[in-house]
Order: sequence, then C-alpha cells, then structure tokens
Amino acid sequence: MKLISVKTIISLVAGSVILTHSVFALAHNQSGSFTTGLAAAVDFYTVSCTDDGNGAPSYLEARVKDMTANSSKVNITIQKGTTNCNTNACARFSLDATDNDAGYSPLIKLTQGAGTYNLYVSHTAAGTDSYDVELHCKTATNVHTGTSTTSRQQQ
Ligand SMILES: [Ca+2]
Repeated sequence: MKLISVKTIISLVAGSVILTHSVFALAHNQSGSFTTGLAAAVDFYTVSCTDDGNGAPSYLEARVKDMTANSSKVNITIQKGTTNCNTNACARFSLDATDNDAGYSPLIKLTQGAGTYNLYVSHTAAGTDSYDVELHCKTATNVHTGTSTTSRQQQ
C-alpha cells in the first residue's frame, strides 16, 4: 500500500516535470516597456516563423498583456504580406483593455505562412506602460514551430 503511494507520487512529480518542460518549450514572450513614455511611442519587432522540424509555419498568433495599471492601454498590431488582404488578413490588432489583471488581450492570428511578420506595440496615452507579448508560429495543424523575435525599435 505504502509502495503504491510512493510510486503514485513519483509518477505525479515526473508528470509535472514533463508538463513544465513542454510549457516552457512552447512559451515565446517578448517583454518591454515604452522608454519615452510618449503617447505616440511605437516598439517594433520582427518575428521570424520557420520550420524548426515541427513543420512548415502557417500562421502567427499573438496577444499582449498590459502590466501597468493606468489610463493608457497597450495594444499590438501584427502584419505580413500585401496580397489579397481583404480575403486573408495582412494585419490584425488587439488591445488589452484591462491593465490591472493578469489577463491578456484577445488572441489574434495572421495566416501568412513562413517568413517575417512585423509586430508593433503601442499604447493609447502617455505613460510608462510595461507589457508582455506572447507569440507563437504554428503549422496548419496547430503544432508549434520555429519562432524567433528581434527588437528593431524601442520608444
Ligand atoms: Ca496601462
């Protein structure tokens, strides 16, 4: 009886270690803040979606968390491509309207395949907002694939 309990505990612990590892492996976050505090500040990143062995990228999904409670709210725009944008969106926007909680803005998705996506982070008013953007490149079957972010402009 005692042996079974120990075995159960060991497998539970092993299970959570595996779970924790996969969560970390899937987490891609870009944190930042508006260094100027200006209302017109824009932070600009590029996100490269590549096949890291998990499959060809189909789309980028992203959402943002405004981490500073004030009147200014942080939002993101993701953009890629210029062709047939009215059929298959080339740009999408998401705003975190509630900045005094742990929640993120609505999840947005841009299905523009492999390559470089533009990510713009801005906010609605002057203030020293900090933010966290969560982003993932995924295959057509929703499998996480190669995702890397580069900072291009910090305001
Ligand atoms: Ca805010």
